[in-house]
Amino acid sequence: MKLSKKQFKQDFEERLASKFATNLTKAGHQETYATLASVVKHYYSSIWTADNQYRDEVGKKQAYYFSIEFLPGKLLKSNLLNLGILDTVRDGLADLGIDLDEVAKVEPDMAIGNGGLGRLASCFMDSLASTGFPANGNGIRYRYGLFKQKIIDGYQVELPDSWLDNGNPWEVRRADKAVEINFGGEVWLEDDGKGKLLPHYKNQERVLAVPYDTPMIGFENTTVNNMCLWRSEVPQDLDLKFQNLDYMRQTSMLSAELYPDDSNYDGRLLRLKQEYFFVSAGLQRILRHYKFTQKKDIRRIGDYIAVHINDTHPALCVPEFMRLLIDEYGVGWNRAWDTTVKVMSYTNHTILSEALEKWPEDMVKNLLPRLYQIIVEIDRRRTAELLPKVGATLVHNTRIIKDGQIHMANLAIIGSHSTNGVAKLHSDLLKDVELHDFYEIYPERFNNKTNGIADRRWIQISNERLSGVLDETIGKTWRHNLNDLSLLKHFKDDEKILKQLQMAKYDNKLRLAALIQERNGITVNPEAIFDVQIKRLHAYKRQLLNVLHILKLYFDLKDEPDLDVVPRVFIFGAKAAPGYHYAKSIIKCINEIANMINNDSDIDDKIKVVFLENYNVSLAEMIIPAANVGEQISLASKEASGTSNMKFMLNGALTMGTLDGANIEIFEAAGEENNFVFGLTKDEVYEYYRNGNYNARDIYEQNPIVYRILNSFIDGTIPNIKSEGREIFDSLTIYNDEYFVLRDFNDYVRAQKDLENLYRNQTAWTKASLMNIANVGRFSSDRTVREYADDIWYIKAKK
Ligand code: 8GP
Repeated sequence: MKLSKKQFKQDFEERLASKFATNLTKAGHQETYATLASVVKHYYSSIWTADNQYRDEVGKKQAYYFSIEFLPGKLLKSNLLNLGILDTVRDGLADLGIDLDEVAKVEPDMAIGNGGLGRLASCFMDSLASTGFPANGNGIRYRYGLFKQKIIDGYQVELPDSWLDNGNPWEVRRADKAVEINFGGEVWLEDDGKGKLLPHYKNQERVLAVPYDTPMIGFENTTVNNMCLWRSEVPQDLDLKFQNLDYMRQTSMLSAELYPDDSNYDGRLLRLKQEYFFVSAGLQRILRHYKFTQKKDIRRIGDYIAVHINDTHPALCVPEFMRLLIDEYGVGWNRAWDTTVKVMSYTNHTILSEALEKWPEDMVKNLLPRLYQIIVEIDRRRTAELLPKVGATLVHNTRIIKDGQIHMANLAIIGSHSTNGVAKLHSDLLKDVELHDFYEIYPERFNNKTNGIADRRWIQISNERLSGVLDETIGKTWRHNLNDLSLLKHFKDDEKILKQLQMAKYDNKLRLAALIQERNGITVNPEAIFDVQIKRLHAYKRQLLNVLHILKLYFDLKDEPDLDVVPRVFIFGAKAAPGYHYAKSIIKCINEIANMINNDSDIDDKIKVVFLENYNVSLAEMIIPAANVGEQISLASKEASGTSNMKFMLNGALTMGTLDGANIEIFEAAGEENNFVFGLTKDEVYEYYRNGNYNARDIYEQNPIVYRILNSFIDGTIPNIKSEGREIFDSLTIYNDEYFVLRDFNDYVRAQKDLENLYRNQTAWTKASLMNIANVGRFSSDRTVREYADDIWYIKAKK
């Protein structure tokens, strides 16, 4: 949009006065932020309205991305950037004596997701709007986001994230579009007199779902999509018998809290209720909108909408869409089924079996009696149809209802036309191993969509320093098409450009060093290698392997204080699920090891270990631009894709990684010689599984370095750890090291040595860094969403 600085300043001052009855000299940060957001909202509201109008008139097919998690982070700067007014607003504010970066700090992170899956959903929201696709989000407006992590005495402590306390200026409450959701009670079918069976209900619990819309603004275009988040409320006309505190409490609980666990499946009723809540609300709204705007035959809805099931949490979309079509809109079973399969598609985000949801049959039957009937019928019809074609074993292995449980992944695969993994290796594993039986039956449904990242947030906003160097070197077209970064290759031997890249990195390191000083009171050397591992804490991600290597370096230096090493700062950021004891023990150990090393005068500046608490999107935006190395060291086959690996690459960090997830494609794109590859391959891991011949205890007993490192967890060397050290020691030596940490240790140490050697040659290092940046184009989520749009959703971008 077009905006002059003068106009902006006038708008801002007027709004400040009308909104808060104050002026520039008296306004606090909160008021400044709220005013700025309000002005920005005014700027985009006409584009948003116009785009909605256009869609209704043109009636093109739209996609809806159903996800129980989103992780947008802060929206102020990204809205400014996408509207094309970031610089104007920054300058205008500066004229008024206001620093935009200071104002931006006031905005709380919108953290209504746990990790990779939620962040991916938000990258997709940005990319879908920026590439002009009509595609909207659908989720839950949790009152409390992912817990705030405090580190107290080395331990993770979880505090509530009350992010809505000061309101949320971006959202619009649409009370007129509220819908009702029903739970429990009894259901029976009665003939309607015309030969149709219609459901009748008794004693259902009623909940009102109210949508809050947040605009997803496209980058310098006219597309504004909608992220619809639902809040649960008590219906106004509630029966007297339900008007009690308990009911009120239960109702508000539905959208109160994000399920804080992204690893272990825990069958809790509330979670299942949440899943049905946002699925039913979202589908009801879509159907109503279709009826209202298109006024076409409901049986043609498959030509106008696509619904995406992001992981299994929204898998109830399948039976709920059937219910709505059949019971509410009078469509016959067969037509409804064909439409459902055509409309739905599903992404799998993990092969960890504990994350594949299953719900006890009784629970579904009691909570969602009509949906249960429909699921039973889907299962029955499918079994009858497939038995003669594919035989009993395949049918049994792929049934939705099995062993008294409803298998949500099975429901999602059967009720949709597309199932995809999120990186090549992961998609292959789904076809060949994890979902092989489904692949035998529906080979055409399986495909790969390698993840991507919203490059605008992950470089233009978070790394202005590097962005500036790129602009000057290769022009600005990369800001619209990330593939244009490949122009940088021409400069790989240009000393001047390499120097500029180094300087940009150095400045970002200074910025992070200041933050570390402020938050952790640790002074770090900006010349040191900044070696970063930031992600959820999981055993399979192997933060522990990183820790063992740090201890090795530490003992090497204790033995030989004059050893010639390149100084390193090891930086961690990680939240552990509150109930994940082992992960929390690792956090405690990292913190105690950090204390031990940082305060050891023998070590001096050579190693520093920093655990930054409360890792979230905003912190990632500070850390990643400053990283020299990104640690992507999961056991091969376990990390479905990873996306921080792509963010590091974009910011010129080199990857220390295993042949897992999207690392493989990163190495392919940027060259193994420009990164550090180590560890078992997926085939070697599966070979161990087949033979059962891994023996971690042998490594512990036979490798003196490993022996010394592991003993330090239990012999008092690492101070202040008690059961935590023992827990980790036992997991490796007694419980046989589930994720092959010890097996990969030697090769990891070797790769770390290679890394250190390369860093000694700054020109060679920076050249490798440049090659990573130059080859990152394919990891833009603009590319990923185009693939979804073309191959799965069949939607077209606005010209
Ligand atoms: C994550 C995967 O672990 C990560 O490799 C991938 O990059 C990301 O999804 C996006 O595709 N998976 C999850 O976050 C996840 O499975 N969460 C559990 C709630 C299911």
